[in-house]
Parts: sequence; C-alpha cells; structure tokens
Amino acid sequence: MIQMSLIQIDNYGPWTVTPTPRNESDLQILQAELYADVQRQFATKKGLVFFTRFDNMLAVTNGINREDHFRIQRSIRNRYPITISMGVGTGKTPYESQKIATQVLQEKGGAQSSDRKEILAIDSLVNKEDSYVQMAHIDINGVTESLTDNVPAFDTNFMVNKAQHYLMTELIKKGALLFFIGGDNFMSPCNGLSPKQLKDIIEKIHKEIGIKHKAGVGRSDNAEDAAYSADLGLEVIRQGNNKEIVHVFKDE
Ligand SMILES: Nc1nc2c(ncn2[C@@H]2O[C@H](COP(=O)(O)OP(=O)(O)OP(=O)(O)O)[C@@H](O)[C@H]2O)c(=O)[nH]1
Ligand SMILES: [Mg+2]
Repeated sequence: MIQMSLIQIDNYGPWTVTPTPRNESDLQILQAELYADVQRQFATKKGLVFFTRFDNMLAVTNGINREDHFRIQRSIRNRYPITISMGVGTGKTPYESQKIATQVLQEKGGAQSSDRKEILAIDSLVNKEDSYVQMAHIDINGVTESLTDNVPAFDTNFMVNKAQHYLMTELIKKGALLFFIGGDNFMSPCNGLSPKQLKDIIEKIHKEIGIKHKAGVGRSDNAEDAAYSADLGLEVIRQGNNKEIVHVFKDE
C-alpha cells in the first residue's frame, strides 16, 4: 500500500489578489520557499514531495503519521502569511491514494473557502507491514548532447514538456503518477506497474514522438529509499551505455 498526502494552501486564490493583486515575483518566492520548506520537513521522515501546482502539492508519505503532518502545518502557520490544509489517503496504486486524499479534504470545504483553514483530513494511514512504495525515475536519453547544447533553451523545455504529457497519458491508465523533478527527469510513483508495462510505454512513446527514455525502478517501504534505488537503477543503465530501457534495482 502507498500513502499519499495532498498539501493545499488555504484560500490562496483570493489571498493573491487581496486587497489588490500581489507582485507575481513575490508569489513565486512564496511558492518556491513553501515547497522547499515542506520538502525539508517531510524529508526528515523519508517522505518525498512533488511541487505539482505549487498551491497544491502531492507527497508520498508512507511512515508519516498524524502528529508529523500536524507539526508541519503548525510550523508553516507560525512562519508564513498563509496556512495549509492536508488530506491523506492510501491505496494499492498512487492514483487511488491521491484520489482518496483529495476527496477527504474536499469534503471539509473548498480550496477558496475562507471558512476552511488548516484542516488535517486523514482517511487512512499505511501500517508498517503493508507499507510499499515503487518509484520509477524516468529520464530522457542524451538530452545534453541532442538538445541542451544545440537548440534554444525554450525549445528544449517545450520538448521535455511534450515528453511529460505523453508519459502521463500512458501511466495514468495504469494507476501511476508522473512528476517533473527538473532537467530531463521525471519521478513516477508506480505501485502496481510491472517493468514490462513500463518498457512497453517507453517504446510506444519512442515510436510516436521519437523521444527515447530510460527508467530506473526502486522499491522500499518508504518514498526516500524507493527513489534512491530508482536513481541507482538509472546509473546501472548508464553504465551499460543505455542498452537497457528499464532496470529494477535490487540491493545485492
Ligand atoms: N532532479 C534531478 N535532476 C537530474 C538528475 N540527473 C540529472 N538531472 C538533470 O538533468 C539534466 C540532464 O542530465 P542527464 O540526463 O544526466 O544527461 P543526458 O544528456 O540526458 O544523458 P543521459 O541521460 O545519460 O543519456 C542535468 O543537467 C540535470 O539538470 C537527477 O537525478 N535528479
Ligand atoms: Mg537524460
């Protein structure tokens, strides 16, 4: 079972324009700092946060309990001009978990409701024995050589976005999520997805849009260790000159 938490800024839309629109650069700084802050706090408990839309972030939080979530909310309230609400859900696939996490929070009121503040809505938490996280670190082959060093920066960015869209479209059908994590890298919480299914998806996208990916897969009872193993899987593929498409990393 994988546990996911939705982290949502309370009443953010109205706040950004009250009493008059706030400088965009200031909002960007707030969002970036909040993301780094929340990431640092979840990371101490081996969680992993994805910035998603910044005002809504999704995190894999196996092993992180009610008190841990509450302490993060309190710390943010004490230091920021905004507060955050959270929803927590568990499921066999990440899609299912985030869906439940979203629903339990939605039941407590809207994101732009001034009545809803600092809600912590927990549908369920994974227990130690059932805790399982599978992560795929997916990366584009040869971005530096083919694009970064040769075409305008914006064109590379556009291409990476296109790759993301295609990957998301296929992965969501299998209950897996995909997040951009910088550069040419994506992280996919993907409990329930087999290495063969992932390989088929990568090959299909290569045929469709000519972009070739590779993926390291890691498994653990928490997000941090699963993501780290996924990184090591990617390194194994690079050492073999990218001949392999998917490598499931196993500790020897
Ligand atoms: N977030 C994150 N970003 C990374 C990671 N590795 C590389 N990057 C970023 O991705 C960019 C491209 O790096 P690579 O994917 O190693 O380079 P490449 O040219 O695509 O080469 P190959 O992937 O080995 O084919 C780097 O410049 C970094 O910005 C990682 O593990 N995590
Ligand atoms: Mg790459």
